[in-house]
Amino acid sequence: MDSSNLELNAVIQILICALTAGWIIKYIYTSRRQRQYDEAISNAHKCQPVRSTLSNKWPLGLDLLKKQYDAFNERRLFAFQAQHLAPLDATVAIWLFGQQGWFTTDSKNIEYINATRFEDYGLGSRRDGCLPFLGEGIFCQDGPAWKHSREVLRRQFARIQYNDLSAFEDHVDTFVSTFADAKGIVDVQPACFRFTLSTTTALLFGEPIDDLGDTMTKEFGDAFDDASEKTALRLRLADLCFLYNPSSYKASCDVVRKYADHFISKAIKCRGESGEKEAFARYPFIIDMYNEVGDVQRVRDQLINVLLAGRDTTACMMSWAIFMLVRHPEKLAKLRDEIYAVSEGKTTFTRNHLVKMPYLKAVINETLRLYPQIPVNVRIALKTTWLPRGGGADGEQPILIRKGQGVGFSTYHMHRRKEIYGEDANDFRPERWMTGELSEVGSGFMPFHSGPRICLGKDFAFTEASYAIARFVQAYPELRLPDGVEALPVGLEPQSLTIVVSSADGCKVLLN
Ligand code: HEM
Ligand SMILES: *[C@@H]1O[C@H](CO)[C@@H](O)[C@H](O)[C@H]1NC(C)=O
Ligand SMILES: CC(=O)N[C@H]1CO[C@H](CO)[C@@H](O)[C@@H]1O
Repeated sequence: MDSSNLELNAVIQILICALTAGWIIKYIYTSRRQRQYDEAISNAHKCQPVRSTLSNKWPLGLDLLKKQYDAFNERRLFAFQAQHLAPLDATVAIWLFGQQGWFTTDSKNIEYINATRFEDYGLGSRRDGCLPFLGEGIFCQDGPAWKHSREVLRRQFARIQYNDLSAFEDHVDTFVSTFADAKGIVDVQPACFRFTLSTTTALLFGEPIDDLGDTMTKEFGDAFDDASEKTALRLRLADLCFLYNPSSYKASCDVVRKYADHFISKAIKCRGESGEKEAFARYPFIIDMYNEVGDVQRVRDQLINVLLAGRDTTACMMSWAIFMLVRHPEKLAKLRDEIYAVSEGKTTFTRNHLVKMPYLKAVINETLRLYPQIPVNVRIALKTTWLPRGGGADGEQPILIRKGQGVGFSTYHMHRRKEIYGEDANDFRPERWMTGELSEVGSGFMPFHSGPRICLGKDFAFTEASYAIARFVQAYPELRLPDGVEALPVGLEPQSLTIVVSSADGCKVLLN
């Protein structure tokens, strides 16, 4: 080695040492500052050590992961979790891979995450998990980008809020008549998914996907389901989502995008040929959003985001409602009486008809209570913060949540807590919404989430589902549970979990 090389080597080594030392000093300094900050927050809010910890037998918490994985495959993840959470406090600390995280079903704590301390939390790995499918859309955005999306989309939903029911008419007719000639046992669940695919694409694209014919509808539907399912899997992998990225995933995402682009091009072409007014009348969602963001890709990403948010959620809600009704014939009869009395034999309903059906609303609330779609959710603390309950000897004192820690929260389990809903919390009893006993429920019921990120499609979902369920119950007076289909206790029926929770065995009924 000659001398110049030797010199170079020394210089590089010194440089590396200096950089490392600088990095270590910076690390110690910031982590000390961070520790001081954490300490200050802890003191200011009188935080105490958490009372409940989910214990694990294997190092790194691998046994917990393994058991959850088994329960998931056996289609009973929530029942498994309920069993393990029952003896613990509503907020527990969890250790996984040597890192601390949290899981809560406490409405007061969830309220802090969703609203009171909203700014302290972010979506964490959700963004990376969703990005290949959802791109720059409201579901994977935080901060200013999310705020902008929210504002643009909020306007869209405000515009349609008071529309009459005619937008749903054809889709509901198709849904109900699907079963007109059905003999024997039928599964209603797939029809619910077809129905919400039509209504939601009609809302977003300006025309329902069905108008493209059966083959293309199927291609789009299959690709959409596949992309959603794989996205859900990536979300469960959290920070490790990059490990799961098969080429079939990309292919499905591309198919969905191709169709979304098709409708956007159509809308823009229409504007060029027939003018702004005509185009807006036919494609209001696309045109308005395009005027706002001025970029086809951004419009397309938002369309796919809202389709994902609105399609499966509402389909599952409808399917669970019918699933529950056939298992409670006396409640079904009560609902049928209400629908008959209000509709007076008509099959075209108005919003006014639906307003006069309080029992239907109670049935839907009760379904959303037991089967909230988006049943579990995660937020990551962007800075050290606190939750009001879970610490100290009584478990009622505030606890410290450190920067970077994840907080999982389960609306599903919260909605079944006896402290909130009483001893019969696991029973399907729509009447509880009509007696005034839940007038104080507040944040104990939040199927649509709450605070600044509350669901934008709440009214849309409620309206389309109410209309479809009412017409379905009206059309099939013999609707019932087939003999031999087991009615398991609520919560113990097989469930499949993607981003939403659906019945793993569908919704099998007899109609004649
Ligand atoms: C039963 C039906 C539905 C349920 C239970 C439901 C539930 C939810 C929940 C829990 C969130 C919050 C997610 C989070 O922040 O992590 C959400 C967000 C959202 N939902 Fe819904 N949803 C339903 C139907 C719909 C429909 C039909 C649409 C649109 C057509 C829709 C559009 C949205 C949008 C755009 C967001 C994102 C809001 C934001 O991040 O600011 N949802 N929904
Ligand atoms: C359903 O729940 C909502 C809260 O999200 C409440 O405002 C409404 O009154 C409930 N409806 C019925 C019929 O109880
Ligand atoms: C309803 C609920 O769960 N809790 C809170 C969520 O956010 C709003 C404000 O943004 C609060 O008013 C709720 O109490």
